[in-house]
Amino acid sequence: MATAREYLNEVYEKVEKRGPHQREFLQAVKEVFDTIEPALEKNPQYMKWNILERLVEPERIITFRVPWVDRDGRIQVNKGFRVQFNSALGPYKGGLRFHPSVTESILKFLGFEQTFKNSLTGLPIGGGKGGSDFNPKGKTDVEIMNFCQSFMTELQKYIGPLEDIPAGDIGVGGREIGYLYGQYKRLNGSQSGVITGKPVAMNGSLGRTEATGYGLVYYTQEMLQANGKSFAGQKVVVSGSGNVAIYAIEKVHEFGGTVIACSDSDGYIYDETGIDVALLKDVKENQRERLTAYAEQKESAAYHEGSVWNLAVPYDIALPCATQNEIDEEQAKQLVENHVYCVSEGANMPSTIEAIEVYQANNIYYGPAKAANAGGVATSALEMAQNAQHGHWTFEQVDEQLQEIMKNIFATVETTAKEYGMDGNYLAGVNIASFVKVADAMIFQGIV
Ligand code: NDP
Ligand code: 2IT
Repeated sequence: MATAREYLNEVYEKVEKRGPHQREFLQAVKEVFDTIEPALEKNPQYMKWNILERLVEPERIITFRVPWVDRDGRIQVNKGFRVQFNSALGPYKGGLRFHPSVTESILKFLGFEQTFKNSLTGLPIGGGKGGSDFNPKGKTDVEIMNFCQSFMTELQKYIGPLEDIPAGDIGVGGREIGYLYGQYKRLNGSQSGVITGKPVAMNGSLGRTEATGYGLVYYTQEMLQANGKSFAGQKVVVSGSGNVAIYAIEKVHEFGGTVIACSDSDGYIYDETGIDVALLKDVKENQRERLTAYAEQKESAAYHEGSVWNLAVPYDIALPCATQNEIDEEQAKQLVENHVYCVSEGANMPSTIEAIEVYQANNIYYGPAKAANAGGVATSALEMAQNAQHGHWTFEQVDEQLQEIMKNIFATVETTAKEYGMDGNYLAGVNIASFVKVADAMIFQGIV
């Protein structure tokens, strides 16, 4: 029989052969495979049941055409996708991303990671992800609505409150979820909780908007406290200025830290006095403007073009909350030079494998995305629970549960790392704890 390492290499080679150009998906698989060898050694039944080869193949990928009419009456066509990755732990659950960079590889990496993340929440949800290469930037509200209605006309055939429950991600916020939900309801005559992240007036959950950013800071605070530190008095840099970034910044400030910079895909604002969250929300959520507009409205802020991770000033904690592979090896080395001692991920896979190696070589406290940003999907599962019981919880009730969930995730990660003889290796703790739960559930269900 093959050793655990031989088995891992053999399955990885098959994945590579099947999709040599799926760079992001291969990266996500490699990162997991690099850390789970001890779990296979301890549980040889995973090899006997060929769990890995089944785990890396999505149960289903649906692709469809999305035709829609723009403001000039021209017919536009985008690609639509839903990757139903793994349903061992529950119905497929995961967001929709609208961004021109969306490809099957990106959605497969996101669906793969979602499966593990959802396992860590301890809630009954499987993994999925979807979206489109549609670019919402610069579109009118009517164009966004036309697109969302066409996208849902196709997607509604494949989803359902007990089958597959989408939510938001990059480019999909409250406005888009509203249009998508409206069209689902129109086509199905159903008010069911088939989407999460719904506006509160439409059976959404209080606290869902804040959940990913707040959850990231709760998780990171747990990790800091386990190492005798906390956010109080710390200088923090957050990348992005969307849903996750805004509420991460808000919670860091509540915990006594100061966020000195945040970014968008063109550049970043640097403000030694701390990002003004009220102004940031107004610029991004109401004005739907770029960060240059923030700098124009705030004297202490300076706008710079380029990546915020090239910033060369001393600070303590980095919270990447924009997109995949936003921190490469060179930028990770810059973080070390800046005396950053903690990196915790709001975005999915924001650090390249080489960047993670730099964190580990320099003993940086590392919060991997699958654990650190799980607060969003966990609160989505709380929204599903409220929808199923036709009730509403208060903001405090939801927030309390979110804090409890993030605490439990960190405790599981810490204990698992110790149990496998890798005390303090949070990446191994995350990957092993989440993998074992999914693998066991797959074995119970036979060869499916
Ligand atoms: P938003 O669309 O609200 O914001 C995205 C932010 O990231 C924007 O500031 C955007 O800048 C920036 N960004 C996007 N793409 C790029 C890029 N290619 N290069 C540089 N900057 C980029 O999305 P969210 O805040 O919801 O999502 C942010 C990250 O968090 C994503 O990785 C997402 O998968 C992850 N996540 C989201 C959850 C959620 O509940 N929403 C839950 C868990 C993880 P610009 O405006 O210039 O495009
Ligand atoms: O990456 C993620 O976890 C999300 N975009 C949220 C998914 C969800 O179903 O709430």
